[in-house]
Amino acid sequence: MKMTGAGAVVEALHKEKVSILFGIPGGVVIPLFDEIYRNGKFKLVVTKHEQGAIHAADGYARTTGKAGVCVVTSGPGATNIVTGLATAYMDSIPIVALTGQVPTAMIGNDAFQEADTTGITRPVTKHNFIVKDPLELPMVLKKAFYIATTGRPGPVLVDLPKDILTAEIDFEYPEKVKILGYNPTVKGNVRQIKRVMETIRQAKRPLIYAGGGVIASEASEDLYTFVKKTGIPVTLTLMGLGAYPAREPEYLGMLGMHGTKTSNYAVSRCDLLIAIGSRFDDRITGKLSMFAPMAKFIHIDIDPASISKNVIIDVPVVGDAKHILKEMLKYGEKLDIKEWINEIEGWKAEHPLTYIRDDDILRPQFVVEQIYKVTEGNAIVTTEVGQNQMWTAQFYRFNRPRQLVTSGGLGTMGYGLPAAIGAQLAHPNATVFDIAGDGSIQMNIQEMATLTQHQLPVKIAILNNGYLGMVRQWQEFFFGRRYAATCLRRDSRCPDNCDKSGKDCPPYVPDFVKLAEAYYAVGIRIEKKADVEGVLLEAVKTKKPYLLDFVVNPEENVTPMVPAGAPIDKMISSKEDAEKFLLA
Ligand SMILES: Cc1ncc(C[n+]2csc(CCOP(=O)(O)OP(=O)(O)O)c2C)c(N)n1
Ligand SMILES: [Mg+2]
Repeated sequence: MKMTGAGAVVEALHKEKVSILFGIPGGVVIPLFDEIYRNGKFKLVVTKHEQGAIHAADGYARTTGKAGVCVVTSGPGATNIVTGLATAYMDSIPIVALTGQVPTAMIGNDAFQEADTTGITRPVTKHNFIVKDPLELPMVLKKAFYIATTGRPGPVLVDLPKDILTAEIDFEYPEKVKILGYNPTVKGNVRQIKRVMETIRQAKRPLIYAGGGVIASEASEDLYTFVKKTGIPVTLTLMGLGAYPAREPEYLGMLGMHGTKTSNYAVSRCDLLIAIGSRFDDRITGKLSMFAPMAKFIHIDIDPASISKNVIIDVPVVGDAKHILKEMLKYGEKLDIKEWINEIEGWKAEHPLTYIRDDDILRPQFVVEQIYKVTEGNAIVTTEVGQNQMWTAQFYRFNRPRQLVTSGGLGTMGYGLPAAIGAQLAHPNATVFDIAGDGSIQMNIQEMATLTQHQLPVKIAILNNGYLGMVRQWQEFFFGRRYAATCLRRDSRCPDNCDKSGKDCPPYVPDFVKLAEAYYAVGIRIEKKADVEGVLLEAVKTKKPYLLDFVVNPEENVTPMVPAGAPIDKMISSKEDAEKFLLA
């Protein structure tokens, strides 16, 4: 069929069953947006900033498992998505980003809005392409979706010069794709899997440490069956939350820097650590040389490059977690690990996650617990980055995969609101919360306009502590409580002119309630514990965007905490603990 390059892109998107596009137009991509407009079959979500578009595509991808697609212009449009690409790359999220480029004849001329997009994005994409011959378009698009969604998923960028979009081509979409040197292993080696099961049978204190890979491969049910069959306890990474239901007795909570004491003790004491779809990130391992010192390591992962990258693995299996778990199940049997389980139960009873509940102070953990209660644990929850993110991970109990949407590897402030937009569009009937910090929310606050324009009933819950709280917490613990550059209410030398309690500060900068109103959303400020539940109930039952500004205890901390570089069983909870730690 004869059509333009832009027409071919639209046809390819149909073939890939894409129905929602996120983006912002500009000079060189007008032909593509024109084609999208005339085609009329896509839901086109025009965000206010390209970073919003790519995070929204990312939120769509994380909550559906399908590739999210964003379309932006050349130059500043393309550079504005770099953070979003890096965010998706670090967390292995499938995205196809289409960027406009200046006409091929002008590339290298410092043309208006020219940027070396493939050069800039190479380190933050799984792969990228620039199309220089219109005849390559169908195959390049086919490859882009294939690479984004297979193996270890990730973002793929396709740079589209303007003359490629306007050229006329004979369109035929390839049925199959073959890429030399790219053959992700799906099925695990059977002999290795037998070795895994042999090793498991010999363990006295085995522990499963599962991550986002279990969610990416849709292996949660298989993990569930495997755990129920063998009785092996489970700890999850931030990216893995929901991969095993938090309500189940085998679950120990998150591990790592802000993990539960139970998980971190269990890792430190286990004799076999079974990593599934997790990658031994430094926020998990702490001091590497002291990580799981008594354990043998099994590592199940689709990416051969992550095997023995940070810790030396005894029994690796490369492949898709779902396939491998199904195979493991065949040889699985109930293990006799009663003593180990008793030890773990002891830690659980002794060290639950806590905060001060018996006073009138409005604390962020309480807000998160109330959100959990009011949504009956069923919401899709996105977060920003910082304390808000960690309190959400600790106090919202995730029982299913794709329920928590958070920037783990890159830790991108400003991620949560646009990601919530993508999640809500993918799940129109779900209750979607962005649990936010007062700092992070301001990094993409403009997307409130997108909420209103598309009538998306997302609930933004700001845990407003008046600080870049997570940084402030480190300053409190490790920098003599000098709050350099972290107070959001006065100026950057906060400690010199306020008493650090926040009570002398100008109350609210910005006034989030007024800001919500400017965007035609409902804005409510909540300062009392007693008001929290009522306001949440109202917000949840009203099909409108809400911005709930919870004014919480300014110097509340996320505990427990493993100081950076410490072994993970050395957890601290206060400034005093930190001082002891620094002296030791
Ligand atoms: C884009 C970006 N810039 C800077 C940081 C460093 N950083 C991590 S947490 C944080 C504070 C976040 O403040 P806020 O959103 O209010 O969350 P809180 O920790 O107070 O809950 C900062 C500045 C980051 N993660 N991302
Ligand atoms: Mg804050």
